[in-house]
Amino acid sequence: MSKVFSSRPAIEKSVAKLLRDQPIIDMHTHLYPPSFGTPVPNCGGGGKTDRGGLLLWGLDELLTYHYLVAEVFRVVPATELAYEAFWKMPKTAQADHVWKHLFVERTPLSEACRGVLTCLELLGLDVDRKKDLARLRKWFTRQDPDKYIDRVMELSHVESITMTNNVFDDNERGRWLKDAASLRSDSRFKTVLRIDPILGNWQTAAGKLSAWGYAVGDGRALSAANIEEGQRFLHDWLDRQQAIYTALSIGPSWRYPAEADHAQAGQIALEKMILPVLAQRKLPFAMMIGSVRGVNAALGDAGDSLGKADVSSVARLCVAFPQNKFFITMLARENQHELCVTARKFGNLMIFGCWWFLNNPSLIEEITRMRLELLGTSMIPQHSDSRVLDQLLYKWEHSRTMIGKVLVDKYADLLEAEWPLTEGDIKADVERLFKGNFEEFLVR
Ligand code: RAT
Ligand code: ZN
Repeated sequence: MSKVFSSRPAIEKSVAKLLRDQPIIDMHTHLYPPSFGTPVPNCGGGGKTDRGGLLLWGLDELLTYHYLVAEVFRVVPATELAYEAFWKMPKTAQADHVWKHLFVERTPLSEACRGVLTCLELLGLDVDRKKDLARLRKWFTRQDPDKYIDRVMELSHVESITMTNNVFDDNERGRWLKDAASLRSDSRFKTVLRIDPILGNWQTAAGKLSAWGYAVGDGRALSAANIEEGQRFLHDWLDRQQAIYTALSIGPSWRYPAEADHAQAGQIALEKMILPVLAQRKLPFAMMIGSVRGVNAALGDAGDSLGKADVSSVARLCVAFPQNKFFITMLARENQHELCVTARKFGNLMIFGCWWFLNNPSLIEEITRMRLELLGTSMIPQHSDSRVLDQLLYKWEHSRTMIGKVLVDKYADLLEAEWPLTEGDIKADVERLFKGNFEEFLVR
């Protein structure tokens, strides 16, 4: 039996150690194993363009992460460097541009800038006073991607990486049709079937499904036969990918039940195709709600934004589909409190992560504190959403620090109340938050 804590410094020490030792399941990333290929070197691209292979890693990818692209266009606006001209530049030139304007000519204070520096530091690379990018780059060219994945996972304590496998991305879909077995054979990575247009734009989805040989109709009405075909599509792809859950992101105007006429068919697809298939297979449905795509489309992925969503729609979904399990995250800070309260009402609703624009230390602290106060440890505090392998290093390091800070405060409150808190208690909590809750929800 571990001994009972009697002071805050002892708690601090123990939380820091246990967090460091805790393996993490990262439940949502955009990372891939080497079998998905690496991009054509230095072909530029970016935005929403396809650059070939899907595994992104290394310094130039870190520097051209879409969060940093958005930031560099604030200081060198499109009137000085046109969007198209930036996208046509080779990758290294894009990275040089970002480095010069955000790291050399300005202090890299933003979270996305700081993230690059944390990655370098954790890899043991120091930035000299000359801020010499070429020297740092050289180190990365010597890495072997496959071994480098192991190294990054070890340093970030990530034990399992969950992918986003978008069946509506032609590049990725082609790879799955060619050799699914090798794509799913890397035990470090788990698959997730991503299906945004089925709910967000059923007309587009239906057009594609029809072209792929599933008779789902013209995207307006859905007959019983169409629904059966839609279900067949989902079963085929869940089998092909052996996905551990199904996911989509959707805009803030999504409502359940649907209000807009154009959303009616998507709702039928949700009720009659997606949810029955997932209930039958006992797989969760992850909904990431609140993204507004292409607010400035010329910026590519960097041009997406957010809006306040409707939490009561999530509650109605949980009531209507008690046999389904929902992973829910929302993008607007304004939604977080209502979402926490809603999660208190439903055992089939698991809230997760501080998504995208919320993945900043100040907001992680605020949201984690609120979640612990309203839900205890029955939630998943974070996912990384990494697009570049190396980002696992900084995203988890920064999140771990903030989550640890909140935990220490909460344990200190228990000490005040003379609760006999032990190291074993903290260990169990940390295990639940970073791994156990996710695993249990999958098999529930
Ligand atoms: O976090 C991001 O990088 C976003 O661009 C999106 O990928 C978002 O997380 C999503 O999965 O839709
Ligand atoms: Zn994502």
